[in-house]
Amino acid sequence: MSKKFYLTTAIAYASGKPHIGNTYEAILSDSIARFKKKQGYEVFLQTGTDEHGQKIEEKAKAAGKLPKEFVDDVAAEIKRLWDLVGVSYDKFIRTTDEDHEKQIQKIFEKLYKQGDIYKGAYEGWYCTPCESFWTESQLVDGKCPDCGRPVKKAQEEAYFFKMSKYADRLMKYYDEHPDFILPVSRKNEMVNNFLKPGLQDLCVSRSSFKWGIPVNFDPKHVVYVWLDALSNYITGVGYDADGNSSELFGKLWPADLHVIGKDIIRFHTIYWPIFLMALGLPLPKQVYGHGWLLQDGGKMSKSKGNVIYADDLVEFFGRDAVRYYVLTAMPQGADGLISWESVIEKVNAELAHVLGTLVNRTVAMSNKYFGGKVEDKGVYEDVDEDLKKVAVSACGKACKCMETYCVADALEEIFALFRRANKYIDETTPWVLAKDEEKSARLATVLYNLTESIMIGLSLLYPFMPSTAEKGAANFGLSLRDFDKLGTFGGFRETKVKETPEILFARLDPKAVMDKVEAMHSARAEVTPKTEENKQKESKPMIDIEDFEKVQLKVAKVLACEKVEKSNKLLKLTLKVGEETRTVVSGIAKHYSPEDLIGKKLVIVANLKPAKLCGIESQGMIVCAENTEGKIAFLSPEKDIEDGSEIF
Ligand code: ME8
Repeated sequence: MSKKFYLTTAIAYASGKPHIGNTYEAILSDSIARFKKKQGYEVFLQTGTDEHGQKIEEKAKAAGKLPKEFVDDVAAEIKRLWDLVGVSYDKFIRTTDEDHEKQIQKIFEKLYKQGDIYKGAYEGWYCTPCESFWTESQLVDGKCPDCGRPVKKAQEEAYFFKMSKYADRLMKYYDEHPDFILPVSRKNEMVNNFLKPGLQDLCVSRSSFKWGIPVNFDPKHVVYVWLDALSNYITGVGYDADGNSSELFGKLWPADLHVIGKDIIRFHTIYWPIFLMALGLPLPKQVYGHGWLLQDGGKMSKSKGNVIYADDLVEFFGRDAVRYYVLTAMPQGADGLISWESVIEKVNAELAHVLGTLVNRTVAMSNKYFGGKVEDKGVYEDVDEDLKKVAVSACGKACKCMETYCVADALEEIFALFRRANKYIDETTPWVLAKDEEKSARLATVLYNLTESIMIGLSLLYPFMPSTAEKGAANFGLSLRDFDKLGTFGGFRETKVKETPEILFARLDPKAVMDKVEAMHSARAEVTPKTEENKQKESKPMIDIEDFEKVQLKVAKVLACEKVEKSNKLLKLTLKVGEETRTVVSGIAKHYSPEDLIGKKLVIVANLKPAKLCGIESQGMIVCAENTEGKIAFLSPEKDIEDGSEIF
């Protein structure tokens, strides 16, 4: 019997159309699922939408819809996008599904009855007209931050979960399962920042808004959205809190892998395991927190019409090019960048130049020299050995990378094989062999070796770029293989290639594509009104002074500045910040040339975690103002002051 592999994506907030960053996670999970299938696992992939909570309630109101109508539309949009990028999910769960809602109520009640959830109260400031609770620090001049009216001290009932009860057991689980959190560096973050300082009891109900699953025995409360959302991983496959879980659940749980973004690791590696312990269920085997895909050259913003969405990318480049781009854009756990320009560049340099050309040339030569027939005539030369070695070791190498979900590295191994095959064409010069009748058998062997190497590469490529792999194989009249058949060379006897092969990737004209992209952006910017309401929609929630104090702003002097070669949006700045010299990469090249900046003093966020942009480590961020038209201005101290000075 084959081994099962149950993996999940985070369930996306049904608060709006997901951008390419959210879509990345679905593509990543799909690639892992398809890879595991090819390795012989019986795979179950679950994805879905997270549809409750105050934010969604507010979004629905702003859109003039009932919450359910609103989430129905967004969930349909998310499903459409997942289908468009080829996510082969086995289950798409929505947290408004009736059976999920029923189970959440049962789970809540079970935890309450066994004493893990208790009813308590928290104290705060209450605004009667707004029916809202505020903490001391949220108040503005001691008044309601929403309406400005006076507030009164009040207590609100709420349910709390006894987190601390399970902290030791969780720590033990971490110790006994060193691979539970990937990348491993995230584990220390969880232990040092959350477990060691001690876990607070968690408030698991809300009564300040309605859009949630009501607590069945106390319906003025709704269940905290994270308890509701996290439980999707068990309810979606048939968990029943009364002990009547489905056969599927018995087979699939515990999950083998939760694929999530780095921002929600805490929820998945602290809250979720603790909820499961309380339910008496085994814990998931692994949680993989991937990095974020960010837009090169500044934030995506709806009012500028420049948000990158998967459907636009697919329309311009095709599904598999988009999959390839996002999967190779970020090394394991780290952030990556996306821009229209960089997609074009990658399509041309890697997909068209390396893969497209290889397949096209090989098929064309078989047609030209042998009427399309490919067979091994057994005339070998030393030069064949290295190609064969690279081909038969590719699967092992890709599998090794995929053990820790280093998808970009796995793809690099596959493309190394395609590159090696291209080099083999240059080494064996089939067009020279073709001139000599006596070399015909050798020429046939060369084309066989090429075809076999490409077929091994395409079979490995399938999980990441399914249609390309299938189209490529069809060009050779062959079928893709399972991975256990990729360790030997000589997987077919003979075949006939297509007379007119399908071009996998053709070179794009960067200027022509960018003109079309610009036209699309301006058309969208025109139809998006820049109204006051729009601006408000982008405003952020209130923060405490402590939140603000976490940000360290400093004055910096620009010592040197240059354009980043591979990007038309990035500048690389060398900054003097007191005693320190730092490199900062900033997406302002369209607004400033290096000469505008050299010698100037500006403001940086000095304690931002370093991030790699176009291969350069950026150690901070330049603070800029931006208006609704996208005009940008950096901030400077009003009078001269030493670099390194703190801003508060
Ligand atoms: O967090 N690049 O939903 P969500 C890569 N509903 N990944 C990104 C990203 C980016 N730019 N932006 C977001 C939620 N993500 C919750 C999850 S699970 C029980 C509940 C990732 O729609 C993000 O990290 O905000 C998360 O894993 C997923 O997209 C959905 O994010």
